[in-house]
Amino acid sequence: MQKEELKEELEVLRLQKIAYKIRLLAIQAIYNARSGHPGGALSVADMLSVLYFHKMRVDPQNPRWEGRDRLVLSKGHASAGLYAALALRGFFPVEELMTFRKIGSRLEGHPYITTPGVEVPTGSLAQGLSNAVGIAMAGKMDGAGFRVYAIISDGELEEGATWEASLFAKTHRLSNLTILVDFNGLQLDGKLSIDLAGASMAWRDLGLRVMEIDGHDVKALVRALDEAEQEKEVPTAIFAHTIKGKGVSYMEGNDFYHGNPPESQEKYELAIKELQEKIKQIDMETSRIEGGETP
Ligand SMILES: Cc1ncc(C[n+]2csc(CCOP(=O)(O)OP(=O)(O)O)c2C)c(N)n1
Ligand SMILES: [Mg+2]
Repeated sequence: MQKEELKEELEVLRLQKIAYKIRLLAIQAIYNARSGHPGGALSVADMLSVLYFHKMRVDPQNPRWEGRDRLVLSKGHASAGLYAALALRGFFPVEELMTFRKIGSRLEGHPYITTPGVEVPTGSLAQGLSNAVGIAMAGKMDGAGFRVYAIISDGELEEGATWEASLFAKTHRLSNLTILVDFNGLQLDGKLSIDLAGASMAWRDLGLRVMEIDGHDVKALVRALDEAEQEKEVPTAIFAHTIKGKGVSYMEGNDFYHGNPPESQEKYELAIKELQEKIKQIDMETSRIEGGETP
């Protein structure tokens, strides 16, 4: 492998490992609270890893730094994933995750602005995109260089507010906005009723740039986000195909785990074991590549 390729491979492994750490911490926080939403937190872990550890300019020491890129997690119920990413990035101590959903904690069930790194309170679905559009508009009016990212759920495509916000974003040529759709095909208790072709056509017709990728492929995520940043005319919407519950075998594609923690100590331990195993495999692959490089 050439030096550049090696560097890229190692970066991919680093981001994959962080995504699994996010999953691990999210499951620990949710099980400790005996409540939360594991499915949709696990499906966005790769996006969060790429955004917070590769793409976004943020300063954990100064969360309100004016020049920061902004992320709005519109699907606020995936808060455990967001908190895990923010903690790993250094916005607050990782140990604080064990206060998730406890009375008096800064880490509420749905994100609130008292948590360092959280931009917008979310949880009421389909409102986050409008907030992100407003922030992007303000950035454009100020001539500020920051980018705005909105992670929305596929369920939010069924809500009119998403389309109103999209129309506004296109009208005002908010190319500083990237929408990531966590396209996991499931909602609270069943399948999505809107199809990707329809949503994709609607966005294309509105004039947005539309992409479709594997939302667990960190390389594809990096490429898509880079491309979105190059776009100077219109907002970009990225359909990221994901699996709800990704990384824990018994949660994958199972809507029971939309809003239920592992229901027993055995199930919890199995989830942890599987996620730790993944991290071990990534470590081994990293050592293999690093070892190969050493003369
Ligand atoms: C306006 C609104 N209606 C209902 C809910 C309750 N609710 C929470 S999550 C959810 C659906 C989850 O499916 P999806 O939106 O696709 O999210 P994901 O699959 O990413 O978890 C619903 C209906 C809500 N939070 N907000
Ligand atoms: Mg969904």
